[in-house]
Amino acid sequence: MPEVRYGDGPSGPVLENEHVRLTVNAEGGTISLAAGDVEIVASSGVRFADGGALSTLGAGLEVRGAEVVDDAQGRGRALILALRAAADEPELAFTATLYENQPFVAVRSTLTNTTDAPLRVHAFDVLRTGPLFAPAERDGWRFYRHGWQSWSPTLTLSAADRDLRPLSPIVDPATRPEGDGTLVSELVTSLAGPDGRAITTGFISTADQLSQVWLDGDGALTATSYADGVEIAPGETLSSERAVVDITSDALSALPRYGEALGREMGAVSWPHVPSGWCSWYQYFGAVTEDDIVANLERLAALREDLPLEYVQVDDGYQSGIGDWLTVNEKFPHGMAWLAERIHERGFKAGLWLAPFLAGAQSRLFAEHPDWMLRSPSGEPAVAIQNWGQLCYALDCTRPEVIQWLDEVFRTVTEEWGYDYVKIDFVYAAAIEGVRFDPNATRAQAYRRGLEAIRRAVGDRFVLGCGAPIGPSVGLVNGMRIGPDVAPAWYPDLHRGDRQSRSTMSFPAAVNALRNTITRYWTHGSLWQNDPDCLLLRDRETSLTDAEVRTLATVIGMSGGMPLDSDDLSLVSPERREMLARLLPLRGPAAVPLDLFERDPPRVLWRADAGLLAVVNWEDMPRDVTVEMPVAAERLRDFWSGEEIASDGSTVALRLPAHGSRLLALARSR
Ligand code: 9PG
Repeated sequence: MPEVRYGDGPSGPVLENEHVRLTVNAEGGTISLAAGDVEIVASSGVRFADGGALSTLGAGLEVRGAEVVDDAQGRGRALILALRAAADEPELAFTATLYENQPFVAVRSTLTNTTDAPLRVHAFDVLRTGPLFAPAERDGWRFYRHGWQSWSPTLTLSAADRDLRPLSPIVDPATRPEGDGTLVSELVTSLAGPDGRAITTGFISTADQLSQVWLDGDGALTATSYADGVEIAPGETLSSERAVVDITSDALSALPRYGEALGREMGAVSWPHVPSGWCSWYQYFGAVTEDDIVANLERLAALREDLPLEYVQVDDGYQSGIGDWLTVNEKFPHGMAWLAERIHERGFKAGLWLAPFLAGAQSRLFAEHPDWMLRSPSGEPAVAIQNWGQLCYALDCTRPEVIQWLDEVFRTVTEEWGYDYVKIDFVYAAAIEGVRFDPNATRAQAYRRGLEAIRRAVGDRFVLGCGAPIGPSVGLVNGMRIGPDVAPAWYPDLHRGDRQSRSTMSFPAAVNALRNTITRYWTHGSLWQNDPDCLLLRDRETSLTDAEVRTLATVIGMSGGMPLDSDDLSLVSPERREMLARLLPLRGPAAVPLDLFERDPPRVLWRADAGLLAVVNWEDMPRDVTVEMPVAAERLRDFWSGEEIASDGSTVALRLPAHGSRLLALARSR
């Protein structure tokens, strides 16, 4: 067993394993983490709701002890430090843990209210580093900007770039720096340097506080856990979430390692296989009828031999109102139990969409229970989104009546109606800022109370999160949409002149869905099954070209995630249908985007398990590319056409159409 050693250094205690050395500078109030030729110096602090703050920097650290731990991350040793406080100050403690078999350091802050008045904590700056690079080196580094919820853009930016503009409260929470110069990533970031060094910092516990990692203008990283102003009574204690820092020379493996650690800490819920299916949304949208579902169901049943899909999922469009999930509209005359029965009769499992934390201004739910809504500071119901021609308010999941109502809705849908799978959409609504019935619940806690109620009601059926905050969903959903909506068009419909604009990266568009499908590779399997959003195969009622459809299929297949089709199947040719059939065996591990830290979106995807290499041309014109192969291969075959491709064994030169791609099967000779 590689042990964790504990000893004394010149400026304070030292914890060390074979990967990393943690040194305490007791006088300076900092710790240093050294791995390879990287050394990071960091302090820790807390910010109060009244504007006050405490920081260990300069104040000094006391050593409270070291203990042996054995937890979700394995066996290790924890060092407990505390800020040297003045007599009238609360106590800020800081725990740093090294594990025998992990290269990362885990850190957590804990505040004890040793004063005689209540305290409100805004946020823990669990770790605040010194500058990680000189200003002149800044544009040699890339910053992995991870989005807040399913639809939030996730990509690498140059560290010298400006951040994306937030679209709160939908795709970003409201916690943002003022002005430019800071890059903000939700939950986790990886900062990759020119020489292959990478520093990955992220939170591995996510049930109680939302978290961010900021890269400031001076090159310093801050990992922040938001306590949202909850009150700590005298004598009480409040902890931050737990963050890890992983210094490595291989950024591409650090993100999956982080995902595994988060999944272990939070008890990610597994599912024995990756589901497949058909979904109504991207063909019929809100106009879907019972007849549309039945017609496609009949086709799916007839095609089953060649196309063995598992679920038929009814999306938005059956309900009588946003919030009124238990009453249908006139397009579904036989009701939803009848439809689930038809789906089962044909040998499929049945899925249903709901947006359980929303109440439309025109809904009966809102008319009957206006008091169930989250409030804005002025007392108005808090708006989560404007959609379906109305304002939609967020339900306050800290209200017992709301929890009871969620229980009733989801028991009806599953136990009475018979649905086997629920797609819970727009669920970020429960986690937006607002005034809650329970003033001591954080945004993350309120959200999880809602999600836990759904989980209790549906038992072990499949829950697909959508529009869902990534961190606090871990452990409660089986599948997760990890990108913006796909669309039967490559670019977003709006902002024609500005199609590739950073401000439309969360809008429905094939290119936007594909970006996140690639960049969120590390969440697949470790946190849940990734849903890359639907494949659109029809060749009418779409503006996707042949090359674009092929790229969509290629990236979805390479994602290893859930293959779901969303077409009127009478519009899909047998050739296109076969593409879907060929994706089914590709369910498995996610492809690694080999150039994630070089460009956005990444162009080269690699699945070592299947020997598959995909190359994508994101440009609007044909392009010649030469790609280095990740392993020596003597024979290359085009996955889709079977055609042999020439190669010198180490590189391959390809001509790709606009938005086109090549999927190559690599083989060593016998
Ligand atoms: C149903 C759809 C589909 C889709 C979901 C979600 O910001 N917006 O206005 C916005 C509207 C719809 C949307 C995402 C964002 O799509 O992702 O698969 O279920 O709802 O309404």
